[in-house]
Amino acid sequence: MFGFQEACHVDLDQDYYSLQDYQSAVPRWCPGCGDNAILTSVQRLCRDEQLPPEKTVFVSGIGCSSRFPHYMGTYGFHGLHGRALPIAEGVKIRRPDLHVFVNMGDGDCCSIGTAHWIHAIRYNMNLVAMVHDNEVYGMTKMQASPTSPRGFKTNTTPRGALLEPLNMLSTTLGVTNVSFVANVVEWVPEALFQVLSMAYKHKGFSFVRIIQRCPHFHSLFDPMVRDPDSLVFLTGDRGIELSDDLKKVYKRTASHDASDINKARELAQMEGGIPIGVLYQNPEVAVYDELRKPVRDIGMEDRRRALEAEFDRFAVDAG
Ligand SMILES: Cc1ncc(C[n+]2csc(CCOP(=O)(O)OP(=O)(O)O)c2C)c(N)n1
Ligand code: SF4
Repeated sequence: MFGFQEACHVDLDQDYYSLQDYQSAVPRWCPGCGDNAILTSVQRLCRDEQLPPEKTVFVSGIGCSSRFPHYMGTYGFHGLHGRALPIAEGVKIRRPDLHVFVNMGDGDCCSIGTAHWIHAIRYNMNLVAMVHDNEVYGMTKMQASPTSPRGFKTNTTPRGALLEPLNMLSTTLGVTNVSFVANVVEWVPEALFQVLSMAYKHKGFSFVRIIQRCPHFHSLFDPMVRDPDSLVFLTGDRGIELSDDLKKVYKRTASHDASDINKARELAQMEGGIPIGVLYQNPEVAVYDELRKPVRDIGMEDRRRALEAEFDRFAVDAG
């Protein structure tokens, strides 16, 4: 025992951020809600990347998943339903030095927020966008979302959803300037963490769809959780590396070249399995925040003068 403390003493850098630095309020999500797993992975990512909390922002819309910024010990903006992306873009364009993350529900992104989603892909700003896809409107107590499966009974579809669900991966892969698309489930934290790390390191708009359990309202994903063969892990250059222990459980893999958009589109339509990992990545796509960079930075005095000149245009002459 003697000398033990001394032997274990680790000199941490004064500026080292621990997991606790990224934690805030105790989450109010239901027990077993997949949002808890996403939060843990994101906090770990921030710690591993040592993102300064004061230089990190989480932006959300409205929904259960959109409570995310409250639980991060960083800056945050709990916005309006469907409007997380334009808020995040506004933050990034003014403060390119910040690390900006976006958390949306499937309703948030693929229903009311669709226009913003499509244009965010095209603008390709340097953000990480996570869609917590529980295939339902959770916060408003179980209405059908665009990703609800056909036949799924909800408050708005009591006889079962009539339409096939929207495939958000195919949609994203069809938009001009798409640069990063990944798919993952929250119940395999190792894969979730790796996908989020790759998304964070990508320069451009990283779109990550995360299949997320909502045990309060349904058990749609239970068969997948119980059947490891329902997941197909993408391997290759930007593939997922499972630990030996997980390899004993998850045996289905598919070699994939993430630079091949046609193959990515095929994977997005996969039947009989869910592809896990990066479907597509193209680091060469122009990033709007860089294209928009001012050619020269003007000083505060010039800015004040320009603003005053602008206000003068609207001045009302009392005389
Ligand atoms: C403009 C506007 N329309 C509708 C609502 C009501 N509303 C709040 S959350 C929500 C849906 C939430 O579902 P989702 O985005 O999938 O997130 P989840 O709660 O499942 O995480 C709706 C319709 C709102 N707050 N604002
Ligand atoms: S209702 Fe569903 S999505 Fe919302 S907190 Fe509960 S389990 Fe999570």
